[in-house]
Amino acid sequence: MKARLYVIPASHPSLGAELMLRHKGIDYKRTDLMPVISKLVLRGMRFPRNTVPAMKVDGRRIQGSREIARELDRLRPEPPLFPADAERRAAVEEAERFGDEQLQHPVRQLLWWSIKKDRSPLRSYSEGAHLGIPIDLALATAAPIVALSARFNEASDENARRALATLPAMLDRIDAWIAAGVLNGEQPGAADFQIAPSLGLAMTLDDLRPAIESRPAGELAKRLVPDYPGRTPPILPPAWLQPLRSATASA
Ligand SMILES: N[C@@H](CCC(=O)N[C@@H](CS)C(=O)NCC(=O)O)C(=O)O
Repeated sequence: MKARLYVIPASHPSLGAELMLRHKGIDYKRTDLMPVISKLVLRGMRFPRNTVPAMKVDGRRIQGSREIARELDRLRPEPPLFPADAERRAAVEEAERFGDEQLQHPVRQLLWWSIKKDRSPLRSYSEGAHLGIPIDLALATAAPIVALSARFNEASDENARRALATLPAMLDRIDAWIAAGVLNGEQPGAADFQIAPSLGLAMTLDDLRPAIESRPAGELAKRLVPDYPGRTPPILPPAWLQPLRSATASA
């Protein structure tokens, strides 16, 4: 089997796809793309959409973290990413969909909002990346990429503040899935590989880590993504963080 995964370094769904490949023991090569440029490259390679993760396996193109999970289970059924029991599978699929459709984007918006304010943490997110040009050059010319990424992801003040306000309820939901055994079971599955990287990325923000790390959701992230690359010092306005801090204090 010949597999190549296209990622943006430190992208959370990209890391999820990579963890699933490793979990399956599938040999793969990785191509790192710069944000924004990735859109052109993926279109040029005739992928149907312009987001990572995208994977070529034996000449076929599979795109999207959830599509990749299913393809990997088809290609190599063991260890399975989904439970065999229909009811348990439906619960895992619901958590996985939540991770993709509800959790991923606010975390992405908070990261781009922060990087737009101060680009200096960008180097830490590029750790281990092979972008085809020297990292120093990539960082020195990153301003337009950051501006466009923030724009494409609608990382406005209003949306960043809204993203923060949605986090407490989402963290409660993840903790409840963990308590119910849907997430963070003995064998990690597709929903764990979907959700843990978003939590891991959120925890690279010093503003968010204290609200996540000591709860079950944080344990899941520390177990599956203990070395998430990147670190952003405090930057979010304290007033915006209030809902998250009050929820943490009352937990
Ligand atoms: N939710 C989808 C899409 C993922 C997505 O939006 N990926 C982002 C990176 S985290 C992307 O490719 N953005 C394009 C860019 O930054 O230029 C999935 O899980 O596959």
